Amino acid sequence: MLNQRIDSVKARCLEAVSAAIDSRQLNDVKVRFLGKNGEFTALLKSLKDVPPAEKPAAGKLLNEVRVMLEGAFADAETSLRLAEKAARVERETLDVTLSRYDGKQGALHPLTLVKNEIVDIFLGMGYSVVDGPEVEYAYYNFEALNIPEDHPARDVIDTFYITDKILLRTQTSAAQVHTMETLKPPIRVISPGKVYRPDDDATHSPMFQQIEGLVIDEHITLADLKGTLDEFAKRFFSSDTKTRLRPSHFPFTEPSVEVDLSCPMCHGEGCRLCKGTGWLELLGAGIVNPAVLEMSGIDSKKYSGFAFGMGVERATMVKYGIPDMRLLFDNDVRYLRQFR
Ligand code: 2U9
Repeated sequence: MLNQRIDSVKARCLEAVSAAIDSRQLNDVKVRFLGKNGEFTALLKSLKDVPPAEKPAAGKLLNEVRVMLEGAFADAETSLRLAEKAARVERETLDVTLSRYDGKQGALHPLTLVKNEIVDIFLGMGYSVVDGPEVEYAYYNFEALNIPEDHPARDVIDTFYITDKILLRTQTSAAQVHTMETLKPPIRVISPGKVYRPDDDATHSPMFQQIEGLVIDEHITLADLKGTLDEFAKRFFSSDTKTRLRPSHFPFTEPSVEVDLSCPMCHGEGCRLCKGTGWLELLGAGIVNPAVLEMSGIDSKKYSGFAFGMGVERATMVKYGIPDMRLLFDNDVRYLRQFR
């Protein structure tokens, strides 16, 4: 009686295995016969009701059939999987004659390219990058940089105020004040970032990017500043670029200088870009005012420092001879594409 049921289940199972046309159907068949509630599993369970004398023979038969069915499933699985793979390879064949990608690929904005290039030059000189908030306390933007309450830079026409104590930073040196408060000398940092001033014309934008540098150690002099910026100018423009310092004034540096470079277009001969002078103004810099060091808790008798600042837009315009800053903000891809 059990033998007949075993034969019947085995025959139907083998028939269903060979009728399965894909792995999913085959799996359904497997569940139907060998699953927890499957037909063959039910036969295995019924073994417990077989009289003890017939049990060994019935058990042996059931086991042989189980091994045989499992083998049939394994064989069918292998051949169906191979067939499916062959069909997929056929279906997914690459058409190598398709024309290549049409080149509408994104690229970094020239301002980002120039900023990265400047940052890389200073990283190569051992500087670290520091970041700070764009919405800043007036203390970090002004007081800590020795810019007193009555200084014209603090006027509402030169600064975007949020409250009388909070503003959009006008210079990234604010970030470096945070650095001076938290790190001990030697300090060698640059702070690239956005700054905000209410100006808007061909050479000014209400938002622009600055990179400022700060070095504080024992025995730092103007010669270190000159050497550093000369090396920077040679790497950023070309190895024959010359620099010259002119006296200037900033509240946070003393003495202060403006740094000119020999015109990258005419190499000092005099042209339209340098207005016939052979020189272009690129940077402001100087020896950090001892009062600035002291305010952030640095002993100005032991340490001295130099600092410099430049506008990324200005550096980009000088490097590529761009006459109007707005060309960098209009984001007309026909213009930007040439910098790729
Ligand atoms: C600290 C102390 C001093 C950074 C400096 C300049 C001179 C400068 C301008 C160039 C063009 C800003 O983008 S711009 O308008 N910057 O002339 N910046 S010295 O001096 C510092 C920095 C940090 C603690």
